[in-house]
Amino acid sequence: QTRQADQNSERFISTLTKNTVAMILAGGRGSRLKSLTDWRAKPAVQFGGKFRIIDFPLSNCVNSGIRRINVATQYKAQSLIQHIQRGWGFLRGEFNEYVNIIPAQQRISEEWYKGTADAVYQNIDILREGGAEYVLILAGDHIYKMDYGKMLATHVRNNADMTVACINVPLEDAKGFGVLAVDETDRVVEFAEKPANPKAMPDDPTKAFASMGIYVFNAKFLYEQLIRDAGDSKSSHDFGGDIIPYIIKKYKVQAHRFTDSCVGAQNGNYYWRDVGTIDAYWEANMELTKVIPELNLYDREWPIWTYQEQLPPAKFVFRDEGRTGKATDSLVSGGCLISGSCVTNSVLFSDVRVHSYANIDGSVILPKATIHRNVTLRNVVVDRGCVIPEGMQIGVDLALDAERFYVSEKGVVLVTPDMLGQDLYRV
Ligand code: ADQ
Ligand code: ADP
Repeated sequence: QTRQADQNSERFISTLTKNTVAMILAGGRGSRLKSLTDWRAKPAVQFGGKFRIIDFPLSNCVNSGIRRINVATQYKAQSLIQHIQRGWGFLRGEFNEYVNIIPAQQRISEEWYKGTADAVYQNIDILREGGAEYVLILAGDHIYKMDYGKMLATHVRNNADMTVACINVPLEDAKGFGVLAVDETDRVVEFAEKPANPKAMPDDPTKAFASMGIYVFNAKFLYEQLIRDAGDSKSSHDFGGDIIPYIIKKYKVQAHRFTDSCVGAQNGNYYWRDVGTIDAYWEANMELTKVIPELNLYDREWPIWTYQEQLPPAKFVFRDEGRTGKATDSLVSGGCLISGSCVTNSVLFSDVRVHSYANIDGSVILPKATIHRNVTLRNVVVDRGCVIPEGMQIGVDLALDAERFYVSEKGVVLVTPDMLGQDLYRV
């Protein structure tokens, strides 16, 4: 009955977000990112010159007014934990706001988390404690801007037990997703997790309707289902694989369209990226260097928060006529020094040093890397702290690069300290 009354109130959405606790699943390795995730979980991977991937769901929560946030970690969590502790301490416990980092403590069973549902189940008491009415479950590894309040409104207006955020994806990519079919009210009537032959949408044979792995549950209903699933010895304890297929038959599962809650969509472009491979990672970073990128990081209405070190401004040094330190169509973060060298179409994270006669094009350079004199980098991802020795050419002869570094399908070269024989503190 409270739900009915709320819907007509101006405070409808803010009441819902206040009554919601979020659980970000940040435990996966993301092995298709190759050596970029040898030492850090995918949500901790740096993105866009200043951020880490986890900053996107975290910022979406805070900007949506959901300020009780749990982050479940598992795989190589050190740099993720460090980042969240340093950067996300600004929420106020006095107002019941927090970002709570949950290490994989094997709290209920002796085992590590089996699947995504198990990761939530093992921490069920932490979620229950605050008595929230709704639980928002998020992946820690997607880049997008979304107002979760609108998804909560879809959930409550449709009187659903669970709501799944959905997006149209090209049919040929649909094998990697949960694929849904809905009725005319957007109630989910079919769900197939990563189907070998995905079904196209009724009105568009080139697209499939896919789950974004973003879920809203009525809290009590979630807890019941997790306990039921935990007792099912045949289950793999996964939301997409087990929970959703089971509940759609018996309960009301609603679809929420991302097009209704995407923030800052331009020209019909609804930005949502899974930067799951080196190619996708490189491309998503490159897109930011376009004159008008699809993802607006400069939006004052929907800021992406992060942790950043106190650093001096980026500096560009003109050495002589042959050596003009400059960067164009590039993002250059604080603490960088570009001296007598030329940077184009690139993303330089904090504290990168580029020395004279270097030529850098189409590259993503993570924090604290040093590029010595006469280096050429073409379509390269340089991991944090790498020192590229004088004169090294990378991205010029891919056959040679394949012997010493990792070369992606599309010819992007990944260079890590390990590949260079440099031993570093890895974060
Ligand atoms: P997947 O993309 O396969 O499918 P999954 O591996 O289940 O995603 O991981 C989802 C999230 O949970 C990721 O953020 C991951 O880091 C995290 N995670 C995975 N295992 C974890 C663990 N043991 N502990 C903590 N966190 C863990 C899902 C859905 C599909 C949907 C896609 C959308 O199952 O239906 O289409 O997401 O990307
Ligand atoms: P290169 O000669 O290969 O271009 P240097 O190491 O000599 O590289 O640096 C070039 C220029 O960058 C310096 O002359 C200086 O102007 C600037 N620079 C280097 N380090 C610093 C620093 N710590 N603070 C400010 N400017 C610096």
